[in-house]
Amino acid sequence: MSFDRRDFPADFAWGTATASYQIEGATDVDGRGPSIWDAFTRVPGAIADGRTGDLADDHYRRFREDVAIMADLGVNAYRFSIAWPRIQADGTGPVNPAGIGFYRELSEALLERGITPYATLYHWDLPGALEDRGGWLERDTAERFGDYSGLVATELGDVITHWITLNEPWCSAFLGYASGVHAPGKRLGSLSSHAAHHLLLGHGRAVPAIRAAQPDATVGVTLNLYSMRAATDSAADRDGARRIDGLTNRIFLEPILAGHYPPDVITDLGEGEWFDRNPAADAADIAAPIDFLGINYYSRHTVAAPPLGSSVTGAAAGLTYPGSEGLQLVDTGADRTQMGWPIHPEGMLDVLELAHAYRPDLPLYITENGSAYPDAMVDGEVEDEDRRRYLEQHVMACAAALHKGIPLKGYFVWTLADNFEWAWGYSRRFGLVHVDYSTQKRTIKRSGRWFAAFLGGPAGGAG
Ligand code: IFM
Repeated sequence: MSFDRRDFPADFAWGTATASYQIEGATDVDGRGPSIWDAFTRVPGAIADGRTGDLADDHYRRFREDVAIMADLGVNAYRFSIAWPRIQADGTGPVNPAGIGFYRELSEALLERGITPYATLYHWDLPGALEDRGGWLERDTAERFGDYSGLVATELGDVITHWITLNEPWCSAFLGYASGVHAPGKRLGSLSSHAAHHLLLGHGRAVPAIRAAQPDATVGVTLNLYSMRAATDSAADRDGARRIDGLTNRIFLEPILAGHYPPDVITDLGEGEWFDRNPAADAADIAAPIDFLGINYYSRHTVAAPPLGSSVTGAAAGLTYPGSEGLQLVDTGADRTQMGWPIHPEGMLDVLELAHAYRPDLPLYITENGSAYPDAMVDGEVEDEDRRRYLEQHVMACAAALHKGIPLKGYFVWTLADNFEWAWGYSRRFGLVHVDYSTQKRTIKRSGRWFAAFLGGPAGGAG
């Protein structure tokens, strides 16, 4: 089947996505303060290859080259994140002009190429000074995030109109404060729910702060949602799938879109430690009206409840957050990416329909979708057919969503160029563009040339 962007609405956003700590490097210049990832990457054993984001893709210095590559790909949108510690070194106080200046220059370079900036305000690089005061476990961090968001919108509102408050609060809360595989590396069990709540509250503070600074702003938030299936039709497996759906998807979706935590999740977890710091007054703030929801979609979870007495429980099975005890994700035999994530393009429709059901009028974006594969550079080329096929199948799922009447407004590939993949360091490559980390040379992969051909971009000529 042959299709291209002309089969989509003319104003559909086609982009690539990145995040500050994963690509920028330049972690100690122009007044940037330390972030929790600077500290975490120094913890022995925390990062698979022992490396840091100190240099990453050197994007802070090479952003003009990267914007030119985006123009070659033919994208009309770019989602990047703003590093909070560049704007406020310790997470408080006035803006650092040099930090704001970088994002201004980047945004202007994008606009000159007809590429719309979509800025994420928090993609995990919390100022270390705020973590020293308790990080997201503390309510004050939410207040600080609101202030920071308003400052950034005030400074950059003339060049950025599309804002995403948080990226994947599930990861910040549960990988950061429950399993500890992400910064700040805490293993606090059910206390991590306080981080989840304060992230939601931070979102609720940021939305009005952005609107106050920029009344015509378009504001949303990005959640990582998973397609969910029970391994069998047994009552136990179906209940397990409901539970993981609650802990992964609905625990963030419902407060934002429906104004309350999912009742079944509260029942499962009990009021106690989980919800004891959630004043009812926060609910309305967290549900501040948004203009769109961003969804990061990668995979499906197939959930089973092992028989009582089984030794395979949540943590052992890769379900590393509280409330998942006694459940496991099963291997259904689906193809997987190098991350081990089962490939289910049709699952993208599941998560779009899940969000759509809450608020049928709300515009949706796929703000991330992509795959890691062990790319090989041969004769100067990366023939990443697996990634190309993955992307094509997911773009087709976007078409199916539009066909069903879902107000999908854009699709962003994760990611523009290979970069620092958090706990995996540089051992996982997701880019449309290959990066040689010893020279910083960028090479558009076959998948990138395919995307460019689909979009009608200059780099698609040989696609
Ligand atoms: O690299 C990450 C990104 O920072 C957040 N979403 C998932 C990507 C791939 O793991």
